[in-house]
Amino acid sequence: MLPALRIAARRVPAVRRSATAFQAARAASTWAKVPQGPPDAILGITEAFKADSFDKKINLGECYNTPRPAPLAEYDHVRVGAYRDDKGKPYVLPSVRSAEEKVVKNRLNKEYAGITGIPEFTKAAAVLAYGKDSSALDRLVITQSISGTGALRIGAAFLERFYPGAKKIYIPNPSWANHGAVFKDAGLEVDKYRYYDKKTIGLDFEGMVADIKAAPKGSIFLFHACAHNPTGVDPTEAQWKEVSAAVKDAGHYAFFDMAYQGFASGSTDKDAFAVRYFVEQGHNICLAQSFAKNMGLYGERVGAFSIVAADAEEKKRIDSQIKILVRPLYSNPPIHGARIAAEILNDPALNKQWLAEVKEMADRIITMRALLKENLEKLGSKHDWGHITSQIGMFAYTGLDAAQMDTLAKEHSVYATKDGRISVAGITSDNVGRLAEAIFKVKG
Ligand code: PGU
Repeated sequence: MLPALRIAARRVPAVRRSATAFQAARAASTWAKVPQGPPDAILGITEAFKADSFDKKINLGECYNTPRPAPLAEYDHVRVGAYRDDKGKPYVLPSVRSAEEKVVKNRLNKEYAGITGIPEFTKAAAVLAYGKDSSALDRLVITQSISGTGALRIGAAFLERFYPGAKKIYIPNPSWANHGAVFKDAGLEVDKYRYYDKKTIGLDFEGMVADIKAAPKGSIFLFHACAHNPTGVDPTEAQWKEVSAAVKDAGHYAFFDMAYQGFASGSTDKDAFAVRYFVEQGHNICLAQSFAKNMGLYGERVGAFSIVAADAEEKKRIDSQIKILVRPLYSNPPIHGARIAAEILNDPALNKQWLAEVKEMADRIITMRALLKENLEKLGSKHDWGHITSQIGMFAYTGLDAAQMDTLAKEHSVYATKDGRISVAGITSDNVGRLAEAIFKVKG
């Protein structure tokens, strides 16, 4: 201790001295200024769901990020942000089981992949997204990524570093809650364009096109390629054509997020319409792909990020920079899930099986939408529930407001997010009747 401090310490009574020392230690803590963050809104729903003792309670929230307490089995049935079978159980695709067995049987080594991942996987992922005859394939820069979120993050970082215009991205209002956070954390400014119309519970197409036209020339726009999350509202093919023209006229740049290819319509080709049309129209887009939903590989974190370059020479330059960007982030991606996906995409028999399974999942969701609407009508609801079946993908926007969602939880043990979003994947033949009754009682 320095002499001056020793004198000061001697003058302070013993009790006060220990309190002062404690305060000093607290103030000196490296993390003393880290503020408490807000809890995840979705987590709260899961907590309420867990505390409800009603045996017919329904969770249509989204609990993917919730820590899973033991025993896991007790918890599995509430994790409905992911696809569920008609018994409400998590579903591992049979094609994924077979592909995984093949991978294990091959007894491959566990060496690192290259910085951009496993080429057998990325090549096949590119064909799946852009189509086998796409002009983009020869000039495509593609890297494996930590699922769709990681793909978005690499894209955001690349734009932040190299985009020649304003470092600002327009995302739909509303959008997947994590979009804003991913782009902001990568240093981009985030703004919104009109997308959802509360009055029609559908697309605000005019607002969307008007906002695209009004944005400064050369702006970056994020589009959900299909199965918009959280609304389930997608532009029609004719509307996508108008969006493409508006983006082109304004010299904007299109960033596509395709987290649900195949999951919307049941056809991976149909769901890729917007991506392929934009490329045909000469947009050198970038794209985030996820295999979480369409292969059910959620926790394996399999995805890809790609940029359509102007030509082979540009491709080489961009590729070098993607590697420079990824290397200090995580060096190279995990291999197991990508090997599974590569088997499914490259083995013709497995591929055929997988496409049928994707269609089966999409069809179950489409059937549950129809059943929910039918049940509401049978109960005598006078509302137009057409949006439940015209929307597409895993989520449906019911049009119920926050207060009605609250009543749904408190009085009917039906749990979902306050914005009225329900996960259709959590609906089953068994619970759809009760769900319709609950909605009918709350909304009429
Ligand atoms: N983009 C959109 C539009 C998404 O909905 C999701 C997942 C992703 C990207 C990224 O998914 P990856 O798992 O990283 O491939 N949204 C899910 C998952 C839950 C979450 O918040 O991560 C959902 O239920 O909204």
